[in-house]
Amino acid sequence: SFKAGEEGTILKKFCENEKLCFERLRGDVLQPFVPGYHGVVEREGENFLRLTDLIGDFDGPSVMDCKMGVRLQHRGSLVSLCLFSFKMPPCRTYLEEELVRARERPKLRNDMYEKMLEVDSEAPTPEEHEQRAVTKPRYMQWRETLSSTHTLGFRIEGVKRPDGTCSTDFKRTRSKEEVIQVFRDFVAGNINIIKTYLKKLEEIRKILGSSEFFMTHEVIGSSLLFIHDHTEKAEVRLIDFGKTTALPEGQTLNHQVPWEEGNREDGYLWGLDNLLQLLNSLAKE
Ligand code: 4IP
Ligand code: ADP
Ligand code: MN
Repeated sequence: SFKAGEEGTILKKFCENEKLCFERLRGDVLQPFVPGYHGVVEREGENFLRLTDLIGDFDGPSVMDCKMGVRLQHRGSLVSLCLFSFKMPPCRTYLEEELVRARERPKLRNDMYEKMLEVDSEAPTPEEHEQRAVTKPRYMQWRETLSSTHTLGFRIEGVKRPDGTCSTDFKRTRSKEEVIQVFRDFVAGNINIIKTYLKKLEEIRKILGSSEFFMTHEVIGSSLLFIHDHTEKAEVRLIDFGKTTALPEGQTLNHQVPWEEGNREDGYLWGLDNLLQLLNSLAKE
């Protein structure tokens, strides 16, 4: 879903919601910590967001994507169903039937069943094996509990090494020790880089506390992108606002209290504080 753009930019497949986020980030204290946004462009009949290429200034970069927060699975099912019901036109019963059907018989996903099998052939229930499919909420929830999302409030999604090879083999990386080991490998044992990352993360932590954007949005499925190279240059940026949404006027989140159905909390700062703590202990080794 990405294309190379001109002059140090990349093109990301258009998403209206993400565009709105970049527009609202303009002028916010958080703006220096997200990719520069350069508008919408069309290529071969498709729309893209033009974003600053964050790895452009690095010499043989190592890149890590950490998905922040605890609420990754609930939007598709609960929230969009609620939104859907607001739009209910006159033919009410028909739509209600639709809703009930969607709730009782959610779409079965063979691709997610296959992804599950690849990691753990014993994860699907007998019924799921039978139908060779799982529902999306089931898959997302399984991913959360298998990884560190559930216990630490963030998870490692992928790593790209200087030689260009990528790994997304972190689906079962769950304990603090396992996460620390992935970071240790990622910086090839260079603790100076960890210390720079810590400084950047502490700065981000502080800025988030005063960001109007952060206070008034639920940040779902967004990542911190860690980038460094052999010169020990290192940066952290917030990316991926495809599922980040504004709260109703006047409402705010604290991003720290546990999620409960209805409170819309995302656990972002809980995850960030755990990440800080874990990198601090790695830096002291
Ligand atoms: C992916 O699972 C990620 O959770 C995607 O989230 C999600 O996309 C995909 O859902 C799901 O298959 P794996 O990471 O285990 O492969 P993200 O884009 O935040 O990484 P969305 O955004 O659609 O929930 P599907 O329904 O797009 O397949
Ligand atoms: P998706 O919505 O498909 O998950 P993301 O915005 O999370 O897309 O980006 C996916 C990957 O692309 C990231 O993990 C990162 O490696 C790379 N990427 C995203 N944005 C940028 C950027 N501005 N500059 C460089 N690389 C980026
Ligand atoms: Mn992403």
